[in-house]
Amino acid sequence: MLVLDRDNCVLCEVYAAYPQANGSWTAGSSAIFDLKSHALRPAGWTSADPAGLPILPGLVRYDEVASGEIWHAIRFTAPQTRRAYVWPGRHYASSLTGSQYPPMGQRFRLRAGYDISGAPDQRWNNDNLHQLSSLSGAQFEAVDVSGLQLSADSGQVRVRGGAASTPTSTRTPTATPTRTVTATPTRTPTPGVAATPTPTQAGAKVKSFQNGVVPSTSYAGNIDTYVAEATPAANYGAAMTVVVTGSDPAAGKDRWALLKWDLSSISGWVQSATMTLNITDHSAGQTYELYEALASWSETTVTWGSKPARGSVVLGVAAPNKTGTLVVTLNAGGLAALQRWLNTPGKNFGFYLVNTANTDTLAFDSSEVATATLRPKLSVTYKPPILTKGPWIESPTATSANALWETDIYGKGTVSYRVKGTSTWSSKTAATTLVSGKWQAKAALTGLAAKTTYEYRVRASADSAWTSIATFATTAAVTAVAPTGDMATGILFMPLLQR
Ligand SMILES: [Ca+2]
Ligand SMILES: [Ca+2]
Ligand SMILES: [Ca+2]
Repeated sequence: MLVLDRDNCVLCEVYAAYPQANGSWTAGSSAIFDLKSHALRPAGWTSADPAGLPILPGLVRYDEVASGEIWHAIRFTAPQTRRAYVWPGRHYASSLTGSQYPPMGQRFRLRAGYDISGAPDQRWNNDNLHQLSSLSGAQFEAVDVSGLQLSADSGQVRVRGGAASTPTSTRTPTATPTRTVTATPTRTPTPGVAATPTPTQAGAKVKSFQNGVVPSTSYAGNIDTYVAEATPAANYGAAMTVVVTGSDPAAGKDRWALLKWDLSSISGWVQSATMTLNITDHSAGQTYELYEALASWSETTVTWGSKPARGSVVLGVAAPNKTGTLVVTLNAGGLAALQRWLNTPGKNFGFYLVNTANTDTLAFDSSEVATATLRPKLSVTYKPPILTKGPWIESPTATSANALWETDIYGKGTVSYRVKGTSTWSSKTAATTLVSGKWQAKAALTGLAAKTTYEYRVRASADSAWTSIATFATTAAVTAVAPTGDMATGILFMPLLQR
């Protein structure tokens, strides 16, 4: 009896299970497999499969056949086996030692000369299934897979290029996907085919943000204001001039500037950044410092009394010793703040410009001034994200599929896709999150046509290169197949093959 806990990715396989009158079960043995792990059973331990391997991953499922391809090893049993096991097998169940008997865990593939022509049927067809019983051991050849082993106690395999496989990936299979014995404990495989990553690192990009000017004349992502200690309930968001001081108008009374730019259109590694202000009232000999605003604020409502908390790290120093253009270079702390904002756009609350002790007032043109090129401007130099893994396809159904990939830094990525043979791409923006310490992008493709081959490509950000085009296939439109139907059919398949 095979029990799959899909929510927790745990597989429990029980041997010789019999229901009892009181509703409980008795069993000869049970084995639990964590499908998020590559770990094998302890050496010498059996399972419901006497090779000590899980049964479920090696079963042929209806949806796989309907999709036209099976991308995993297929399990079968043999009438006589050897008193030995080979990786990833963990247990033997025989006293025979002759080399004509296969050891447990041995992989086989159909010999190249065997005619496997013929299209898969829409539904399981017992007449066709019975053709499989004409196969004999002589039509298979053993495959030495020891070169795929990364660790004797792990089912994880080496993939092309030397990297380790991961349980969530459906990357290019390393072994010829023909009929083989046993299965490694991967998650339920899907017929996705990975594209070759094209990690062409684009050079650093520079993008500036200034209302009404750049990146385009429609940009309006900069907000600014100041808050005044002397008038703690007043809002100055609409003022043409932003005023900053440590002692004005009354002795000791502060005015703090707040500035924020929407940077959500870019992602990548921050290299350098500058803030440009048009100074209308300078402060010779006195500097003002940039800090991070630590909470959300509204340009039209924020006041001294409601202002957000201020960070303690200086992000850059403004030395406005004359009127006109002032360029403030962000220091390492400023670049670190920008990097956090690019990685988590929801945490970008902008800057404070403050000095609580200064007596010489500073003022600069706000984002409301008529001459757009005099408005505050932020320029960022950054390297766009690149793909580090994928893309690959998970969970294809008749109408949907998930496209996934990983990047070296947070990216605002996109997948585009189309029916193979057509010319117009559709696009989906991916959601990027940290998964086990890696930036993973995921986009759900919906409204797809059943049993159709699609082309797709992805890019890690609007500034990044597209990957080469790969394909995936949707499954047939299955109406009503009980989940246990697949499993029962798979078990039926094995005795036909070898018993
Ligand atoms: Ca303003
Ligand atoms: Ca003060
Ligand atoms: Ca002044």
